[in-house]
Amino acid sequence: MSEVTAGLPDDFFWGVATSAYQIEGAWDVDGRGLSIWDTFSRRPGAVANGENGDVACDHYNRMPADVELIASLGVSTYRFSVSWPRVQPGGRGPVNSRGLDFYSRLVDALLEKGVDPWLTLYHWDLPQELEDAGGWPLRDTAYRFQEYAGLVHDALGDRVRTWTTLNEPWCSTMLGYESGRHAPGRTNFSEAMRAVHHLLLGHGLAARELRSRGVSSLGITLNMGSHSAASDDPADVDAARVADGLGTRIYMDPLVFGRYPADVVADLAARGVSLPVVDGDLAVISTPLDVVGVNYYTSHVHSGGGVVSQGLPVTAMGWEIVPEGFTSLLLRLQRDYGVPLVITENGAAFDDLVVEDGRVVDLDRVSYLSSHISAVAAAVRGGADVRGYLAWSLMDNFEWGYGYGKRFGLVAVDYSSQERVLKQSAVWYRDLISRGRS
Ligand code: IFM
Repeated sequence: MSEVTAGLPDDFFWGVATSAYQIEGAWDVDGRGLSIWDTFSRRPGAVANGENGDVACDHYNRMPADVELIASLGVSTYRFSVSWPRVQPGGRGPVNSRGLDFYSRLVDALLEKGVDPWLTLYHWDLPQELEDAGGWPLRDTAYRFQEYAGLVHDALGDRVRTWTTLNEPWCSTMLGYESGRHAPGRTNFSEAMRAVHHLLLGHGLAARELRSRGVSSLGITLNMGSHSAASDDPADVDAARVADGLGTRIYMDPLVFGRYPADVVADLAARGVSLPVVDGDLAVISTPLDVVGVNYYTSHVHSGGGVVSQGLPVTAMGWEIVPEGFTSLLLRLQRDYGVPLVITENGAAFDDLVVEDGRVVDLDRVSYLSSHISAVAAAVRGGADVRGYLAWSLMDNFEWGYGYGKRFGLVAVDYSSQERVLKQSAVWYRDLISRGRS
């Protein structure tokens, strides 16, 4: 066992992750409907260089070769998301079987290669028609999500073992409805909080639907980091509490304990905002989970005046590199919530160095991955129940508001030729996994 992985259990699993809108392209074929990202990315100024996911990595057309690529890394698990508007174009009503067939072929191809498909139902691409009807601030969207979960399960439930309902609801709510930096681009805090509750309700309804069909590996994925105070000054301590409340506890507490945190509810009330809870909702939301997916990129130190830079090295996203924050987050989740965890995303964007023979020497990424996998191992040695690690991302892709300029891939994508080239980090990751096997 290498120093990086020391302490990880023998059955710890490794994988890579992607999401539909970021890689698939093929935005208008085989009956796919529009999603909020199709619409938002066409809004002037919404995405860097006016880019969008129309073509992306053309994965929809290159899927068989991409599955070969995934298998060549030696991973046991591939996490992907299903595009809701591809399988149910308007977000309600009948299924689009041509769209669903794509995922059926993907799942078959993965299984044939011995790779376990890990399916996420919602990675931010809400059907535009549902947004037009009110989006996540509207309660009905949660019921539409339950229906969609059932339709996907009808088609893939015989072969997909692990089901994740939502990816990073914080981004859907705070970026999508509060800051407007993500689709649908609204800027209303009260709507964002309504979206929090309806996303969680949608999660719970879908979880019950999947449970009733016998799914036994079920979870949700949250993006989280450690939030600490810059000093003992009460304003700094309070800023850290608020960030942790809106970042972590507003999701984890209802999911695990069936109640929203009292301090967060009080903060909201002070702003004249409330969560639209109806009797019985919290019992639905706290349907037992088998796993919580953790997406970790960075941590933050807060003062009354905002986030305080620690002067640490940053990735191309400007995010500070804080592996210790990863260890403390995982230990804290274990202590406060006691649920099994899987790292469903971790990785970094860097301005990769391409050398003359076309090789990509991304030593920054190797170092980031190595320090963060070590951080996971340290948490496991400290008692955290972490079962697997999925690197973000399999390949460079559409990084939302940043377009194609930010590259998170282990595999480089040349967007003009769609050629894929393993970066040094991919080779490093493959070797790490194969050393563990032997
Ligand atoms: O690319 C995103 C992904 O879609 C969700 N988690 C964070 C990644 C990097 O920003």
